Amino acid sequence: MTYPQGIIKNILTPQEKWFFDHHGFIILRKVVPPEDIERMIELGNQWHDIPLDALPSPLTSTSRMGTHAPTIAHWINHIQYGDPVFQRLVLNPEILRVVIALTRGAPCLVDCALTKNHKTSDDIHFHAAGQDYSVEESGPRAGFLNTAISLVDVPPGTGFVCLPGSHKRNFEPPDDLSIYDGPPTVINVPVNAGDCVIFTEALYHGGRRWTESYPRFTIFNRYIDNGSHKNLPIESHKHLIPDEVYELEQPAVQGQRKRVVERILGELETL
Ligand SMILES: O=C(O)CCC(=O)C(=O)O
Repeated sequence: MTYPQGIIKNILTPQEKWFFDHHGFIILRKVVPPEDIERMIELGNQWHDIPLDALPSPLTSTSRMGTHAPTIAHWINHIQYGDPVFQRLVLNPEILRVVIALTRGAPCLVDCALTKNHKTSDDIHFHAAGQDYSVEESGPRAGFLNTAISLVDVPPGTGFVCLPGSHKRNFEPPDDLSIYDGPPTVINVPVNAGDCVIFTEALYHGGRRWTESYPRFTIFNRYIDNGSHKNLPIESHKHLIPDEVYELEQPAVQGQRKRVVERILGELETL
């Protein structure tokens, strides 16, 4: 079924559209219930402490494969197949609302990963994936979108940093910029447990060294607004995820609405 463009156009407030277009990210505060955060941390500790081949199938960790340094902040992939709490997070209405708007009504979920940072984990230097950002009739759109949900409080000075506005990339930034530089060029985004930073992967971003006595846990759920990812859905384990999560993993086709998108749009209309 196709829906008029107008519905998508009205999902974000004018302030949200301005903020995302201007900065390349938006922050949603307190969107995850504390009991879900607690369960996700419990599973995160379990899964990060066991060897790769002991992870429940089909969970894996691409950071433990290939050429990654052992000191990288490791992540576990396919967590949405591992427990309903991660499926609830994928279907979180406040996060999905923004994802739907920024993907022009056609999101495809391409990755769900749970990262754990220690004080000994490496810095993550500035990087960006592509330049697929534009402003359409529906508002700002991101061809590759990341929703970063923090499970812990991240105080100022550590965690996510970015070059605000760099998603527009009319000029390449200088290569001597450091993730430890300050404003106005580099900004650090402190968050609390349950907050979500949604950013276009076209934005130059990185991660500063973790400083706290507890580990940092972040979930990165990524979306594209056209096509699909070769690794998802995992058909052999389809029975482990709800239909709506399976549907979100189906290819994104502009102009076609997934049923889960229709449901969220319908719920927004009744607010
Ligand atoms: O640690 C962070 O918040 C940044 C993570 C990051 O750069 C990435 O996931 O690409």
